[in-house]
Amino acid sequence: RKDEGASRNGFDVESIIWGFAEHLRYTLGDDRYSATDHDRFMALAYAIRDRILHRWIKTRQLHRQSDVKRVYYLSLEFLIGRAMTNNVINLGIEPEVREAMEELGYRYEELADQEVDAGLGNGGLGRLAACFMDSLATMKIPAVGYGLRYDYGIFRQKIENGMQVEQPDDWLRWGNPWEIERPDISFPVHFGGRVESAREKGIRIYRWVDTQPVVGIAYDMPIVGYGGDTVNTLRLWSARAAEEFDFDDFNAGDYVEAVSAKVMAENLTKVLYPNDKLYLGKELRLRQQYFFVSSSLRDIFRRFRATGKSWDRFHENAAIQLNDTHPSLTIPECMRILMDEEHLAWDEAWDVTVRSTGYTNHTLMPEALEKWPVPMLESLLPRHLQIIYEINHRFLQKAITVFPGDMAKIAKVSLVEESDPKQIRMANLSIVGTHSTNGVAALHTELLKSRLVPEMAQIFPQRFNNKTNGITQRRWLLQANPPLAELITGAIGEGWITDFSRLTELKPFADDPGFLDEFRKVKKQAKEALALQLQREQGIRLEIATLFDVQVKRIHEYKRQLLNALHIVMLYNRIRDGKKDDFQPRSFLIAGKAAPGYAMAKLIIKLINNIAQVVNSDTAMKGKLALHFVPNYRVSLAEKIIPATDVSEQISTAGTEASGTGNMKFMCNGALTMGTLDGANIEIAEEAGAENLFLFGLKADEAEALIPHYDPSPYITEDEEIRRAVELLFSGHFNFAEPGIFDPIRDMLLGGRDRYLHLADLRSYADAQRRAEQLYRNEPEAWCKKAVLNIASAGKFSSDRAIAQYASDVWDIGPRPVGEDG
Ligand code: DL6
Repeated sequence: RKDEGASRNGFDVESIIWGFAEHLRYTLGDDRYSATDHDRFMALAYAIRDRILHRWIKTRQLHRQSDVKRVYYLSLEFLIGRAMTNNVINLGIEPEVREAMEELGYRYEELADQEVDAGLGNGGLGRLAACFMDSLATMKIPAVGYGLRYDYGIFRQKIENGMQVEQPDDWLRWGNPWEIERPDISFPVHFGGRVESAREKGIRIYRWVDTQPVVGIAYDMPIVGYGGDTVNTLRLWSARAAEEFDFDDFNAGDYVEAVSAKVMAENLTKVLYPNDKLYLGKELRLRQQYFFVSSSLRDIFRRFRATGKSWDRFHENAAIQLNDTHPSLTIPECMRILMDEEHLAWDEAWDVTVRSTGYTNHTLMPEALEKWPVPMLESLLPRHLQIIYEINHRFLQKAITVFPGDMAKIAKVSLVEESDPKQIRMANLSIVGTHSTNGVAALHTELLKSRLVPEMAQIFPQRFNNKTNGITQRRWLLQANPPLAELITGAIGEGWITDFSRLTELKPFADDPGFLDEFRKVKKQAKEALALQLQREQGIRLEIATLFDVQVKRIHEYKRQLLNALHIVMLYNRIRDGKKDDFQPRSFLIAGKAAPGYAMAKLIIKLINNIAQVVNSDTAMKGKLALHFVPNYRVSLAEKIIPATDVSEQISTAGTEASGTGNMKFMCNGALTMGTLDGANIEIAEEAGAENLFLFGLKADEAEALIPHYDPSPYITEDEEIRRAVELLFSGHFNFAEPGIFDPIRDMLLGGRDRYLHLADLRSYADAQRRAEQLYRNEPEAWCKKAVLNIASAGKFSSDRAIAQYASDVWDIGPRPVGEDG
């Protein structure tokens, strides 16, 4: 029964109980007998959403009334994970929610555990977008994230006979309690057709006609800032057929043909492309990108038109950030609308476009760079292709003044690659069509300027800037690791939750034996929690007393899971040889998804599982060495694994990992980094002191110099331990029932085709591992001290810092508090 004073917005225990009961009955139609745990999760989620809505609406109203400037973060990926615990923490109602559920006889954690991850991304790029949304809302910066509402997110990974099997991620099957469908916010998006041009009153007019429209419908998710005042919006587009039926076909009696057009249209947002750093050139992907860009821009322009301002003031209201080149059609689409519909002249439209957009580059990998074939653009987006050609024409005139007569350089910067067929280079388009191009860590930005697009950097020196990535401490420390969060707050207060730089105040505690002892207990607690979960869900048995050595990330050759595997085989040999002195027992955890079409990455998963099988079933290894491949790595699993980790593996070949963000999550949870001087590892070492990491391997310039004449053989023949490990790995010892299956890995590693120089770094890696092992075993106090110093040095790696830098250097935007009285 409703208690006196309980309300739909109330944050008190009684109101929450009442809201929960109401939703269970009136939204879900359940009673206490029929309700499942999932129903209870849904009822609680709806009750929490009610408490968000008031603030959400208020934020929107304030933003509209005071004509604010907004950040529009355009990303084809948002890897959100679960929302309930995050929303509850950011609203500041965790104790009340917990108590409310307890009163009803339920455990809050168990209900929260029912939530399916929103896996609308592949990895770092998508998770960065999610962290940025949290920081923007917490920092009270008006922002809308735009993305796609894929019916199927990143596939679920099963392991069968050691091999990855992909299963569809039907994440919306039971409904998404956080989203609100907005059928009123919908726009037609056009494809195909042709361009007509005519002269009218002395001006050339272009009309894009005979197109096939698809409709974009908005679904909104609230992004609650910490403290709960600002609630921004994540707006995801879903595709609908423009008309239910093609009436011509329908009347002609071809019912199936009529329905299939509808199915085709709605296929657009069916599935997230699961490739990480691999451009495939699929037409459906191009359709997704344009559908996304067009719907978002329509929405942005609609909002701007309501201000009544002229277009030359657009940049005062909007800062559009392109998350990689995936949304780079924004540039020609913006030009098209401004010229063909708003009738601006080219120069005016160009000024509006460039001033209001920025571009973030996330990789130097050549195979990831998007280049759309001209014929595909011509048939799908003919008007955009014309505009791109015109942009290129004007740009090349400028380029010629910088590189007079140097046709090789002109050809390199051209937006058009003169291949067969010709292709449009989307990175070049993004640099030319925006006022800011940034890399995501200091080294990455330098390499972007010196290796990837040096001529562009010469033409537009002021446009290039660095914005080192960050992660939100609210999710990755406060929510994922409550015992450590409490320990930190107990020592330095809770200021770090919204000002991560305050962590430096922890430094003195690195010399406080009592604090170090508490840290050790907290780490043990996290290890126990992980062990319990992995035992329950995967049947994996973890020995708490061992060192937890973890590599979790997408499976990719450049990330070098194979280097990890080679080292594990070296340890295996040491134990088999009876070299037990000073041996630190270890549990290796590896997890991550391979792109479904990436055969080598899938074979690496198989190899790891086969090694695990042999190692874990060898009695001589018991209590000393264990290896587990944990299936279906995802955000909610990361939240469990990272707090429990002792050693964080960040071992990419120097110059290949743009930044990495996992490295930052581990650091602030008190793991020590085993890492190369790559991406943000370099800045982590600068902040924490190189002596507090285990650094190894070639530097970026050394690796680059070695690649052209890399020969793996001397590293094998001249190092007995490496030779034996390599021999054993490819002897059939780990695949006696599957002869030859790992030959492609052997051929890659030993045949001189290894772009990632595994064997060149293996000795240095094994030595760094040895140093780590000895410290952990012989000087546990010194280990903990380093861990605490790492935490104390993690302040820079907050996404709040990254967002503050974007806000001041790229977006020219500030906070707009939504207080109780507006
Ligand atoms: O910037 C976020 C994240 C970086 O931390 C990783 O180092 C980088 O590999 C990743 N890049 C991509 C690029 N994908 N595409 N295309 O995911 O971005």
